Amino acid sequence: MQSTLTSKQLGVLIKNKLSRHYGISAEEADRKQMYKTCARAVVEILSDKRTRYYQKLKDQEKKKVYYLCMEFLVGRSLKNNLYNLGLEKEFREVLKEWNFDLEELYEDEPDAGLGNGGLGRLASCFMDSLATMEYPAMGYSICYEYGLFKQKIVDGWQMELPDIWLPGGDVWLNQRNDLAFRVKFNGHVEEIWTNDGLKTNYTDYDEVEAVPYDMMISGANSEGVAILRLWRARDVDKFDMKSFAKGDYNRAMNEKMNAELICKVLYPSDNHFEGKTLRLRQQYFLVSASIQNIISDHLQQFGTLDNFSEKIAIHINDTHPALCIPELMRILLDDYHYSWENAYNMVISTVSYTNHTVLSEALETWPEELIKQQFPRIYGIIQGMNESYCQEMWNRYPGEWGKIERMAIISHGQIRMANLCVIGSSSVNGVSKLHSDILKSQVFSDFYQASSEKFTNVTNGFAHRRWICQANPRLTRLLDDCIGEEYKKDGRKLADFKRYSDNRSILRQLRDIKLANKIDFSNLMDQKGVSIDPHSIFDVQAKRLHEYKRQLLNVLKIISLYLDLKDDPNLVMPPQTFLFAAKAAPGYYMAKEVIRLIWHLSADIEKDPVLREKIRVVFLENYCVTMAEALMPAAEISEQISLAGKEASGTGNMKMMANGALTIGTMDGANVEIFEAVGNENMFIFGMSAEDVERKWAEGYEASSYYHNKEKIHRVVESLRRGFNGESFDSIYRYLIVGDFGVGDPYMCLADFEDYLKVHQQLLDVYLDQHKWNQMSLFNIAGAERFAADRSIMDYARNIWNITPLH
Ligand code: GPU
Repeated sequence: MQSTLTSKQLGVLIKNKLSRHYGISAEEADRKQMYKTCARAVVEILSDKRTRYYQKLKDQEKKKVYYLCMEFLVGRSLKNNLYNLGLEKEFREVLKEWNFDLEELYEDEPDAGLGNGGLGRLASCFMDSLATMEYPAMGYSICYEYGLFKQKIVDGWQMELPDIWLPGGDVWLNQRNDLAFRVKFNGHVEEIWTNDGLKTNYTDYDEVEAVPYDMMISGANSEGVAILRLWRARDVDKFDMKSFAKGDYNRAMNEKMNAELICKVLYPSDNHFEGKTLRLRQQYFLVSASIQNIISDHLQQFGTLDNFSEKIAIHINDTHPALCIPELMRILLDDYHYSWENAYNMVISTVSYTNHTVLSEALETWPEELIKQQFPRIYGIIQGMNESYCQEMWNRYPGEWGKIERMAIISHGQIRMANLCVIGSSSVNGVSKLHSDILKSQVFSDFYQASSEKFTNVTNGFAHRRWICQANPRLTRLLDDCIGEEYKKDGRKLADFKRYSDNRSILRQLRDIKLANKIDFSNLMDQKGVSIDPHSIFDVQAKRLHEYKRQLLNVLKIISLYLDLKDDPNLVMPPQTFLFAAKAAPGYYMAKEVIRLIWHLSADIEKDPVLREKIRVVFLENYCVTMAEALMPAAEISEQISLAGKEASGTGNMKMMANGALTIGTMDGANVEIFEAVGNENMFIFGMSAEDVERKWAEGYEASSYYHNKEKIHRVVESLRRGFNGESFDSIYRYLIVGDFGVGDPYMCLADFEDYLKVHQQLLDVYLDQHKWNQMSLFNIAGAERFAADRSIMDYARNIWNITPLH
């Protein structure tokens, strides 16, 4: 349960650590030393807790889930762990004696940004739930030396700087040399006949050592601790002495650098397939080390693999760890001599797969030749799986060549990872109802017809303790007073807050809380030289920059307001601040152009003293988990305006609603379920549905006809050519109207534009009625009840992994 350490014991623990690591007393320590020391103290507390917890799990021989993901967007750990351990008060007291402020120490921790966006943050939220609910679980990923790049905007243009997080972040990592495994790449495979039948012989391979670095995550008010195991690559042959002796220092170092290159840096593309060899090697490195670790743990406990799939569930988060399917096959076949059929059945019943996108540019397909060259044995296994599956389908659907071709793993020299995942696992889920339906009816429709029992939905969730209790203490106090504290362990209890929807005093308090959070956020930004008026409406779009997320549509709306005000400076309008926070993938030209547009539009408005009283645009540099924790509680309007059918779920939408923001959005992803939760009266829905979008494409979408026939659209698009702040945005004009290959406006901003403007205006009208707005805000907080990650994890545990908690 909660840690029972007293302040006094804690004081001793900290003093000992200061003396051991730095040879100093508490009075001599500076802030950085004190932050690291507190982190080390927490790690020690967590280690003890983990030892007790894992022993109990082992004694009960419980089934365990292993969660494989190329990304975990962890953010900071000190605050989260102290909160979950129930030790914030004790730490604060001890530190105060030595004149340290705990809140200040929090600021010294760098974000662990080992992920790009929603996918990685979801994985981290899930770790928190798994620990809190005491499910036997472990996460696996890569210990990137550089996380997601730091963003700097220079004259509107995004620049990327390396994210050096390990000095400062490393205190959370526990290196486990005792648990290192070797991962093999390249080389040759021959098949040879022996007395025991056909054997494979793998030679001339390169080897890299995978060393685990464990990060522990405490459950909240529970006995649970989750381990996130991050693999680092290390050269096997410590040093090429021969080359060194000959004076060839470069060559001597080369091997080592090659090995360590594997975990150097996180690939910064989100929802986009890159196709780089190094990325493929990263994926196999993660998968091979993890599977070897899982197998060796299992053997240690049970002495046999025969009960493997009874005791183990392996979950792959999107297709990035898909190679775990053939890797597990390989080990069962080559090292433990299971028959093909037995191995195949074991793998399928162990593995489950979540799909996170329907965007075709994100679907991974690797060239056959590359896989063959990098992992020849894995290639052979994939071929075998492909042949046996196609054979099965030929028997089932004789003559349906087209269908079988679509379902094949290998086609036209490419290996389709999504097909590999569907074929190699027992469960396939999407991340919102709408998304899961699209998977069944479109992306995987052939597979759905063949094996409908595999398909299911688990709607995403967010760690509500982090995103409400820790990020928004004011709201938390109000909730505690109104509905008690049970909601902290049972998110569904947030629904009780509805009872207060007619309570004027509570509604006023909600408004005061929002204002106070906005002031906090403005002050924070002030320190960075960004001035924001906390009395204006905070209209927030914070997420990766992507065409399908349509930041551009938001900008077009703002330009429309801008032009209205230029025409009539006396126009009555409540002051609004449009906050954008977004990183663009470094090579994503159009995304960077949109950032440039936001930046210059902002600069343009700042120059006009009349305009900027009413609308301001702020681009928040370097969006990351820590910034989100300050921004979500301050948001009043949550922009969730993706083209319907494209956003698998979204999770920022849930975090903002839970903090009392009202959503303006399309019927996409989890917005649909937010709509179900709060009703039309408490949300601002606009634009085409996913079906409308399909229909419109089928009819033939002509962006230029909107441009020529709709006056407001024409006016806004023309202004792009004239430009802002002296910069023209002809590139964006061309993107919308002319397009590459003749398809202008591929995400249909112009088709949804007028409805968006109209609904935004309605929203402003409601805003003026404060009572009503606060009431809507309350219904959103209460309605977030179903989006706790704890609920998602329970869905996975019961319906997919078939695991039960310790208690
Ligand atoms: N998502 Br695929 C990412 O953040 N990165 C990716 O590479 C892929 C998906 C997101 C989806 O875009 C978002 O809709 C979803 O909420 C999130 O994964 C978690 O499921």
